[in-house]
Amino acid sequence: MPLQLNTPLADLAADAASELQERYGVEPTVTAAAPGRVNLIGEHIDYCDGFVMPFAIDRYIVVAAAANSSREAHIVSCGEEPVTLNLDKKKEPGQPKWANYIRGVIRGFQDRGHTIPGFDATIVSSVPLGAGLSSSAALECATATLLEGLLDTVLDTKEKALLCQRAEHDFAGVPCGIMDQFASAFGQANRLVLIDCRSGEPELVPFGNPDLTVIVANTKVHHELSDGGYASRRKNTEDGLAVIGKSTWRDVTMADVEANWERLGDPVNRRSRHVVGEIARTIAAAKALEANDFEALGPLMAASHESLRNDFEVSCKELDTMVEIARAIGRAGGVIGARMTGGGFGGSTVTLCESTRVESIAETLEKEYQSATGIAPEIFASRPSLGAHLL
Ligand code: GAF
Repeated sequence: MPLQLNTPLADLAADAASELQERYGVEPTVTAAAPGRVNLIGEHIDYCDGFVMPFAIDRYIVVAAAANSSREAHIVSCGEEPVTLNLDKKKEPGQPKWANYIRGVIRGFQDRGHTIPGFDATIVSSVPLGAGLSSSAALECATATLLEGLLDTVLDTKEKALLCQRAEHDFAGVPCGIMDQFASAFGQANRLVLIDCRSGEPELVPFGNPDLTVIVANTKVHHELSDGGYASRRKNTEDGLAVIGKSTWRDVTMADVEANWERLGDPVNRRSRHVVGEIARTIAAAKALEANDFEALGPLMAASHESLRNDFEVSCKELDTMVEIARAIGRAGGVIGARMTGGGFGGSTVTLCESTRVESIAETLEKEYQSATGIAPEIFASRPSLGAHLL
């Protein structure tokens, strides 16, 4: 059975509650959940004023908590070293590193003038870690939602997502765009979160056709965005825009890139070609979806992957292998399109396919990937799901 089964959200919440009881002897008074995401198209352009088209997946991080009478937060997460955080101090990044996402979100609330009550919390997750599925954004959004519950306040969703993005920048050291936190915060069942990253406005686009399924294939090549590759790509795009001399990538055409090819130099010229091409592909994909023209998505997804591989250089051998296997199955076998998803350097692919063929496609992906790489992948089907919420 190659398709991995999902743990229902209610079971995750029950696990978090029983761990809270076991560790701290209390019942949860607040439980928050936030999902990971996949991106259908629009990669590495959220920090270039582009459009992106992610959706929240039905894989969640759940935090169960109860207020305590101290000025400390005691937190246990998925077998990680437990942490104690002094809530009277403005939070700064520290050790253990996994807790920096939580410190960063607490700091965002502190900077808004909130006094966070002491609490005990346990965290459980069904979002695979280091799989390019935004477990970090899920942890940030789940923490922010938990704090809303503990403080009995509700932030504007966009403000909450931006607070979480700031935590990622300042506490995890990743200069990410807005895609992951927006997808985790704004996600809805049967909706893509189409984001215009210039205006910062998300639009919830219907994507509930039961005949279509998205298969997520985790290559198990660990993806790490804090090691410099992500930041250097972002810098390349900033340099490219400066050489071209426009104030936003939205005003740059492919002719501008070509006219400046030599001045841009390698690799900035290829990075620039990716940005302009990917913005155009994402706009075309949004139009195709609106017209229910799913067949048009396949070539756009393929071109996106090629560009990420050759021009943006964020793919890897294993991602390429998974995408090639999906492509070889082709339309005849029920595959509409496939590409890497997320930041890259490892992580996962998305394969858009006919729902009736999901089992056989998953089986082929698993078997052929394992025989080509020697790695057993993790493969599951996912559909657009509800974003961060209190349970
Ligand atoms: C990572 C980042 F966090 C996002 O902001 C986005 O740039 C993505 O990589 C690439 O599209 O997930």
